Amino acid sequence: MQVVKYVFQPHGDERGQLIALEEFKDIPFKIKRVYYMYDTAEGVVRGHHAHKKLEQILVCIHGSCKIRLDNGKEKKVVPLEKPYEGLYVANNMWREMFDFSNDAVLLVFASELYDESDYIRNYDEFLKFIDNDSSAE
Ligand code: T46
Repeated sequence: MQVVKYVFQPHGDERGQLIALEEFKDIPFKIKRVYYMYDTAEGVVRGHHAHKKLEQILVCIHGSCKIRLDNGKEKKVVPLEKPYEGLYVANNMWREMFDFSNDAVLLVFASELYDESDYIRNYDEFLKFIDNDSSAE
């Protein structure tokens, strides 16, 4: 499994750092939605689902967390601990977010509006879905 991490360009000067992200330039899709999570309780694991269509870029803009990616064949854990790093999470990818520091803010750029019907929340259904999807190619 190839992990795609973007390193964004900070515009730093003596005042500090600033990162600007534009769709189709820094973010590889049209940004339809932005959301973020914070105040995550200790030991919490979020996610436990995949998306049929949604693509996202995850940026831990403060603190740190870890993302487990699982394409049904391989699993990888990616630490996010720099505000200038973005992790691309494709559709058809099971994801879990865990090991949040108590100051973690995880910002997400999403290619689609919120749509519960795009979620696959059962792991066996996910395996069936990706199996059917690849046999349709
Ligand atoms: C994902 C990972 C990385 C909304 O009303 N609108 C939204 O845009 C989102 C994302 C969530 N919600 C509601 C739905 C639930 O009642 O917020 C609540 C928490 O959402 P959820 O349990 O889906 O959160 P996570 O952290 O498990 O997953 C989220 C995203 O939903 C998901 O797309 O890839 O972050």
